[in-house]
Amino acid sequence: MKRHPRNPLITRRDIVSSHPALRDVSSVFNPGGTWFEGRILLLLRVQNRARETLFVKAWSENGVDFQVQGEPLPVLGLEACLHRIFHIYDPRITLLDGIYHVICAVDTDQGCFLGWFTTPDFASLDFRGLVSPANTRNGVFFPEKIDGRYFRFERPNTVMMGDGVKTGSRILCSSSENLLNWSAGEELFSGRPHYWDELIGSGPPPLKTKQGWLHIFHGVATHFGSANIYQAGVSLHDLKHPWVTLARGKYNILEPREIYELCGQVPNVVFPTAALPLQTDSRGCLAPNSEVYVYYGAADTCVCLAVTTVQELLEAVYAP
Ligand code: BMA
Repeated sequence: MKRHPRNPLITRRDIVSSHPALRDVSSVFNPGGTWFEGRILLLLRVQNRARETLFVKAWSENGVDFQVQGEPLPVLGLEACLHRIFHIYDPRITLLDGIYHVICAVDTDQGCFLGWFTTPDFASLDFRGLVSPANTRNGVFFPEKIDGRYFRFERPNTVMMGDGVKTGSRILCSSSENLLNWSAGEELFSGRPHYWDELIGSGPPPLKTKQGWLHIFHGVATHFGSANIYQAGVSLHDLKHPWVTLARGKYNILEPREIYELCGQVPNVVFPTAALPLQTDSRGCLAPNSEVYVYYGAADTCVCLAVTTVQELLEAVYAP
């Protein structure tokens, strides 16, 4: 993928607000993204100096110049959650059945869950429920039903790091009739010890191509002393049976190299969370030469853009 020359696209300085929780914030990263009313809309994960997490909307005609809203996005209905919530973060947005569905990681006093939210218009996010077992992150909904069922990828946090942080090395595919109750997941693939993708998790929601579902994910190399290196890679999955992996890229497609990826709140991180195609064909598949704008968090500090094409992603999946 090619970094956009204007990176980093959105930094803490772009959050200009008189709202007390948004004054002089610490960082803005890992945005959800979607096309909305002809523009690109990002849902920014903003962290303030109380280390609280808020969502702020940003939108753009060209995917590069963003206008950032001066208010946090209201999240409604959280009183229905039985656990004490600390943070809601890393949104992934999917347009499905005519409304926008957002899955986030929800840190609670009972562990981290996938939280499901909906909105018709991004005026607020409506909480619909915690929809995973405890200790699950990196959930992404598929943009359409397959054989009458909804599908998603998810990442159980079953690996305990030396510092006590829970993470994971398997991505699962589960399905549902109603988006609330989900089947036990089938494993797509797991981390590859000693290589770039030892720990893994889905990035943006999968993209439909004629050849299969393109899936951008992050991989973490943990064998470099104290550094965990977060990179991005790509895999391809069967259109009818999305848990079947047709191919998995051997090489990463983006790794921390620029100063804004190497230095920051968490160094050595590129973390893709939105992949927006510029052109689709008449059947809803991506056009083969379509550009894809991939938005990612860099060093848990700012928002960046990498540009690629469907063709390049498919080549990366099969690179020898
Ligand atoms: C992951 C998540 C992300 C974060 C990344 C790098 O486990 O917590 O939100 O961007 O680590 O710190």
